[in-house]
Amino acid sequence: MEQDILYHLALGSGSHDLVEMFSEIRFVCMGGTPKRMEQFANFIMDEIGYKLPAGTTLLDISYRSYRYSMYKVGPVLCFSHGMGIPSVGILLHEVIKLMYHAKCKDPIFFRLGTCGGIGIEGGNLVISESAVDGMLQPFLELPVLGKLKRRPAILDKQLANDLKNLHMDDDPFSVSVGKTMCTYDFYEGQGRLDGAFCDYNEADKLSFLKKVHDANILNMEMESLCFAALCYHAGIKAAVVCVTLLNRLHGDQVSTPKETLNKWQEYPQILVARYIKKQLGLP
Ligand code: R2B
Ligand code: URA
Repeated sequence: MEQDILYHLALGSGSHDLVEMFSEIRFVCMGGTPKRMEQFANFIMDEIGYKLPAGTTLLDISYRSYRYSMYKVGPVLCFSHGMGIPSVGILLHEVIKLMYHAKCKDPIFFRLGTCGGIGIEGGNLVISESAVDGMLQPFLELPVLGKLKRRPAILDKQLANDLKNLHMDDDPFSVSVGKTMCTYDFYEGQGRLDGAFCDYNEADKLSFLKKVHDANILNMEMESLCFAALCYHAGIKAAVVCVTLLNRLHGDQVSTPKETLNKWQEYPQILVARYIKKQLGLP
């Protein structure tokens, strides 16, 4: 192509000097909401001691897209990916191309998210060792040219363990490594009883969650399958670190006060920041 328009990022290889803008990126961090990723950008800035050029403030580089937000803090690029597989999939296509155009060398990708715990109380971390879909299948299935394309949803085991080992005794959260179920829906897709529709009862739900739990699945969320599959296909080292908002074995509604939820959402950031600092050789 003469030029590549990264439409949903409001960037392009013809309109922007992507090498100049992004070649130093070593870590790509994404999470659901623009606000959380802006907070992460500010947090990682403090953690790595990065100073913005005098007279400038942190800017959402993709604000003209009105789709995703993007913040750059030295070697760290932060994105919001929205909710669900289609949203994170579109973003990954464009971020992977961005890394290619910018000639970045082996960037590591992280998803910092929220999830429902299966047998894990709210406010704890789950690092995904791999992802499965709602049928417990370990691959992303996508119709391509009228045929189902399967891509294995494999994550980097070493990276998952390295992250787990950064847990400290006095952290207010625990860290577990296990499988993640990624669904196409928050309500019926995750066996909730509190959606607008529900054609099953509590016993059906608990029997499904028990099956999930018995398969060493520790949490449920809505992006890991695509995130793992596309990163693995691209040969990108990747990790998914999610904080549990509730234990699904005990309920469906997210009823914890907002202030507590906001605090919990910092936990994945704390762990990933430790990893980044270590990689950068910072104390
Ligand atoms: C976790 O939280 C969102 C649903 O509330 C979804 O994006 C996910 O994976
Ligand atoms: N995100 C999910 O996808 N499910 C939950 O239960 C909580 C957050």
